[in-house]
Amino acid sequence: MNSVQLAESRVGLVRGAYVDGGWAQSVGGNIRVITCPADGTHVADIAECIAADAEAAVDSARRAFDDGGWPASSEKERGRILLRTADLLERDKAVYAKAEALDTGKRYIEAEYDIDDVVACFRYYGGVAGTDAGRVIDTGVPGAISRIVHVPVGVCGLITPWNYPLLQASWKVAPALLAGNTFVLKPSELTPSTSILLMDTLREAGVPAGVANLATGSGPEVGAVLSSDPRVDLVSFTGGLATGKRIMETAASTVKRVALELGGKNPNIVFADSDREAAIDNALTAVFLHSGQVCSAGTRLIVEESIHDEFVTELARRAQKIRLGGPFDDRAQTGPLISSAHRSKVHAYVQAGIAEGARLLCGGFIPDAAPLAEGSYYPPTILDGCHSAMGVVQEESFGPVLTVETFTTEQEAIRLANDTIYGLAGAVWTGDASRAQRVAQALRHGTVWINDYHPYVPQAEWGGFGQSGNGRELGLQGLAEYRETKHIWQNINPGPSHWFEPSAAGEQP
Ligand code: TXE
Repeated sequence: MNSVQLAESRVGLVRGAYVDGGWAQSVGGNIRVITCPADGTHVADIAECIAADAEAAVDSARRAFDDGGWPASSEKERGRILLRTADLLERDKAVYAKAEALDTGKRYIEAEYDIDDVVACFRYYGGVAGTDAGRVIDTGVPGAISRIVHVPVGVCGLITPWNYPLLQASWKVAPALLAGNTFVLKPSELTPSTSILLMDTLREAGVPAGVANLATGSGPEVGAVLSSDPRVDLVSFTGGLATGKRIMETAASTVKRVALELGGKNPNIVFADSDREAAIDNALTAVFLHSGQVCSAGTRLIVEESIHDEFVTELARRAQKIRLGGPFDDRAQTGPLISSAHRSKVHAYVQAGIAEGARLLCGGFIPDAAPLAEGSYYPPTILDGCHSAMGVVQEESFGPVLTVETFTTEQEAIRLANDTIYGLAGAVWTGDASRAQRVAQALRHGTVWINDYHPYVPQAEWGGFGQSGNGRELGLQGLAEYRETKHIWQNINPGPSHWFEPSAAGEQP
């Protein structure tokens, strides 16, 4: 059996939720058919779990946490399991990349890069194991030993989106496991295949039964259990702003820990003194990578007035040449949107922007000729003459849509870049190192690139200011999200405190 057949058999045959270390039949018994957004072909039949399945998964995670050995196991051992997971993912990279490419419609090579990043995430947290045992406090009290230690939070509900399905899952699963938690993963109903495969890989790597659990299905049915069930201690969510708010509200009733990554409207500031070729080339990747379905996409070009015409003309010329195509089209440079419903939303944003006065430089239409008509493609689109009051500038369309604004002073560039309810990421392009630092300091965004766009490493925290969410993923803070901090005080020479001893004056015989 080759890797493609293997992927199909492993994904296509799965029915149900992953509970107590095995696949259980879904209580509801319904099936969701997954099709490839590139051409509508059948990819897999996946169990459409219902709330009862999610509750069984929570039950399994709760028992494994309360009664199992995982939370108290050595962190070094948990780290070794993460490193083994990374090795297995690398071994099965072709299977994972194929499944990811078919679910999302993205190019196979991009799916391979994603799996490389997943491997790097598991390796990073595997390597962190055992490097931070807490700290000892100098209490100033003779005979008192005081320690700060880390303990796992408990049962974690992990809810992930469809744009980078396994990568977003790995940012949650790897630190959650390293910290000693148990979890229930709820992947997007549109792209569940690689999360399903991950359960088998974790089992093979040595994760004990009940520690890792999964329930496929819809957000309102399955995801809602993870934010409402009192047996869940933490919910970590990556997705849209409206859903994130709903999850936070629901989680409030049981005061769960909540971590949210909710996207952004990310500014890409280009000064006239920047390296022009690098700035143009990267402005394209900033926004059109994965057809704009990237939470940190540089969707707002904020370009210095003096170079606007030349810069934007060249940008549009190159954008029109970007070739669209399916996962295995060697000539394709980017793929489709996740669904035709999502494409309609993106198109509506473009039309609304034009109605508000934006000038369409390229794109802005739904392809109606074969082969693109068979998928949910949308061409790279540039809207010039935009301003902050427009919906397309302020709201996340999550498609290949670039808006262009201009500035004349550094202060104006910073003001425009920060004029958003979000604050996930942004970039500044300039040849002036002092200005680069000034602007980077002033931007209210969680990641700032100087003369670059998109790179990230698992060692560096990722997350947003404002309504881009709360908490951080990756890095040491990404691990801290999954840890409780406990203070342990020990008196090595105990004796009475005499606090309630009757005073000599008031003493009764
Ligand atoms: O996301 P949802 P959608 C943004 C992007 C996009 C918008 C909507 O702007 O256009 O979100 O996309 C689960 N309780 N991002 O509708 O609904 C759902 O099943 C618990 C940004 O696809 O946020 C899925 O697993 N869970 C983003 C996950 O939430 C619920 C990536 C994300 O779905 C739920 C994707 C509920 N009530 C979209 N309702 C990023 N930040 O990278 C849904 N879900």
